[in-house]
Amino acid sequence: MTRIALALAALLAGVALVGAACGGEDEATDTTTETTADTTADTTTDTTEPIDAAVGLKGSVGPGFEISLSTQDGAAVTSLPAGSYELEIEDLSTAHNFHLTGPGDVDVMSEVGEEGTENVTVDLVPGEYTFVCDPHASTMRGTFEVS
Ligand SMILES: [Cu+2]
Repeated sequence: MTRIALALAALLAGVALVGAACGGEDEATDTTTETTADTTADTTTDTTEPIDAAVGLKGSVGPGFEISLSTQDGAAVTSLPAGSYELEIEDLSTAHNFHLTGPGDVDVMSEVGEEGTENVTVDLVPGEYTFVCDPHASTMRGTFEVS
């Protein structure tokens, strides 16, 4: 009994030493990850779908002679359902401004000579709205329809 026990102890000690010597380099490094996730999820965006009023808007101007109005998802705005919208005005140039006007006494703008981002709430009612850069209103402009 004692002989077997000692032999067993020696064997276990040996295994322990070998294990320690290997210092974790022998860790199971099989990190073959199952990439079965379907990356071809159907994210076809239908741009003709009405934009939800809960989606924020982003008016951007500059740094070049660019002005745009998009949803926060990045889709260009051409028409919107009437409603209250959070509008983020991103003015990236001191040479330009973003100025939105239209029905319902909507008249919001950033300042020429300043840069920065500001958030305003606009209540859009049916009609045509126009956004321009005031110093370059003939070329830097866009319109969209609210219905
Ligand atoms: Cu301008």
